[in-house]
Amino acid sequence: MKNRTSIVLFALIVMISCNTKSENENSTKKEIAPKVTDSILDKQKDIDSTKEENEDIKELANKVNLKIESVEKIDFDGDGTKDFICKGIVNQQGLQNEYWIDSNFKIVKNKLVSIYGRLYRQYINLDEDKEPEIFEVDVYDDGADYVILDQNLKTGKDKIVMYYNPVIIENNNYYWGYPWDVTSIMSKEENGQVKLYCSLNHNIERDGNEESYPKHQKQMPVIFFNGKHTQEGNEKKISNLKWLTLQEIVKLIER
Ligand SMILES: [Ca+2]
Ligand SMILES: [Ca+2]
Repeated sequence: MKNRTSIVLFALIVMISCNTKSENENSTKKEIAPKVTDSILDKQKDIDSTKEENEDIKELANKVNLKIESVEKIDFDGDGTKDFICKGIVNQQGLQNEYWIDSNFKIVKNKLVSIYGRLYRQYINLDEDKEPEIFEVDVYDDGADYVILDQNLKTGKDKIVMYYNPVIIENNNYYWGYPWDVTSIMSKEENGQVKLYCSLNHNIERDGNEESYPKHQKQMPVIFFNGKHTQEGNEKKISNLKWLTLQEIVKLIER
């Protein structure tokens, strides 16, 4: 018994001293692009969306009794099984239903999307509930909104958590994070919490026809991504780069 107590005590001391060491190392770290090895998005990417063959679409359409044009498979509820995002028939206004159907063939979300925009989505779980949050970009000719959405699969309504400026760090330079240039979100897991690499100190001005001043935010944070830039941009002054949870960022920017 005594032996066991001393083993536990020893393990505790080792843990505490390791923790202190890593905190000290962090505080002296320079502001350079970190190497992110454990991105939840990358794990999700392994089961990235796949287009289904016609026969599968027919079978699915029959099961849910809907007219379906295309199917994307992705685990959007985080239970480890792939679900379906199905596009319906386009109406005269250029709008199309997007049916989110879980692996039990229950329609949990029904969104109306425009065929004139191009939708890009990345999935990453950032909080305690198991369903991933969604980084969504809807690109039009005159601009794009970059938002993080929190899903509520009970009500079927997504909530905008915040608008952000996407920036790619490549060779220690900053580039605008166009969705087609981005490969993964810079994220890491620390003490059971997922943190995003971000900055609240920057000189980025948006000039498209997008939401520049969302009413619940006093500023737009920069969220960093890995990727490869295809377009040069203006010099970006960004400082005070740090790792924060989504909740911490929201707290700092809310009006
Ligand atoms: Ca699922
Ligand atoms: Ca979540």
